[in-house]
Amino acid sequence: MQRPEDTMQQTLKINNIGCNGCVNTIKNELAGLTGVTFIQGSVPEKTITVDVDGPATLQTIMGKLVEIEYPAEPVTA
Ligand SMILES: [Cu+2]
Repeated sequence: MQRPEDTMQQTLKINNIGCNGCVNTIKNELAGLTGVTFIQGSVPEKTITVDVDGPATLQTIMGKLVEIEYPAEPVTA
């Protein structure tokens, strides 16, 4: 599938990630959001990487993560 021009990839540091269960919880929650097309998590690095269709979607993701008690900080590449 072709990625739209304005899709961006963002890595988020989430200190509350402790195991694969955490990553799966986050994946399940974010997969339900419109504009999120790719989600990958790393337990050892405590990060989630997402493809989002724009800054507004990123804000939505950050809000959702606070809601489910996995507050995130964007990691600059
Ligand atoms: Cu966990």
